[in-house]
Amino acid sequence: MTLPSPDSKTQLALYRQMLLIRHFEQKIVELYPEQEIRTPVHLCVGQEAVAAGVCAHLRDSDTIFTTHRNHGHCLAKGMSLKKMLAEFYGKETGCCRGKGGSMHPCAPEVGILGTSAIVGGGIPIAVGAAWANQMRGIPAVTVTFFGDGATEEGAFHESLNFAALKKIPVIFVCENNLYATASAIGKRQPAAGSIAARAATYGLPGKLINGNDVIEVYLAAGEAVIRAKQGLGPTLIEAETFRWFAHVGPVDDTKTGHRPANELTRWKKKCPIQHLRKALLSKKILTPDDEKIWQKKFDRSFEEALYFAKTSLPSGIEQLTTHVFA
Ligand SMILES: Cc1ncc(C[n+]2csc(CCOP(=O)(O)OP(=O)(O)O)c2C)c(N)n1
Ligand SMILES: [Mg+2]
Repeated sequence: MTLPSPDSKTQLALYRQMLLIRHFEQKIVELYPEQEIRTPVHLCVGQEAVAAGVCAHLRDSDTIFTTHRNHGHCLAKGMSLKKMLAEFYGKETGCCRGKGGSMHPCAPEVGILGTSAIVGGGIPIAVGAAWANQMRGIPAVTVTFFGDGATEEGAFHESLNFAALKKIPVIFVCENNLYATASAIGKRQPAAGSIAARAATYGLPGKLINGNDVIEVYLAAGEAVIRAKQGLGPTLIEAETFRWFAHVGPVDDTKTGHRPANELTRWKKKCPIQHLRKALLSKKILTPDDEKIWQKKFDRSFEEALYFAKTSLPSGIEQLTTHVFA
């Protein structure tokens, strides 16, 4: 199945979505040194195309399960900026009443049912949620986003096997950013070839794509969504990409010797936003005026959300025993 290239309107929407995610992340980078944000932050700068390209196909009734590196996925899935920022600031108006921080967002109204920061932890939960939809006859699709590190967990393999066996409407999206914390993939997975190739072992399609090309992501995800909704079962997508900041926090880890600086420089040249921008400008689908208008809108909504977050009440001690398993 080969889908046609997205039309101009869709390409523009994908571009805008990536810009919005980058804008959010840059604001977090600016605000973090104030030390008012009460949570670690795992930034996704450089990886925006995966979130934008996949979530463009999803409706509120479709569900996603993401990881510690979730800001892009949550924004692209339609999470409220106010609830998201309030959560970062540990406020009772946050999406988890200030108890989850940035790593455990939950927004059932837009299909974010819960997030696990246990590496690989969200994958079987996503399969379970998708299986429940299948059994209830609900025509929804579930996406589980995870990193390359998660493919070394048993849960990844068990989930692929079970989902393929039961033709569960789930899409496994691996954001292979070549590192799990400071550990390079080449030193951890030397023998088995690509992550996508492992899908064949379990009897589902696996596709390795350029995760910095939002159109390629959009097309691969579109095919996987159609397959899932037609009852044909799961797909594994491996999207190769790269994070620009350190594993956690607005820090440059090339200075700490974790990743070589020239590797980051090479990947910055493959920026997913600049890549599409050039194409859209040359085809006159995008004008610099569009960008200025959007930036102003992003600034305004961010400022409003930040005001909401900063002026909300902190999560009180009484919250410790509510909405938790005891
Ligand atoms: C089961 C488990 N082991 C270890 C950790 C600590 N940890 C948090 S993130 C991470 C690396 C994850 O790498 P990857 O899956 O590639 O995602 P990325 O951070 O690159 O997006 C580790 C080891 C954890 N949270 N859960
Ligand atoms: Mg990784």
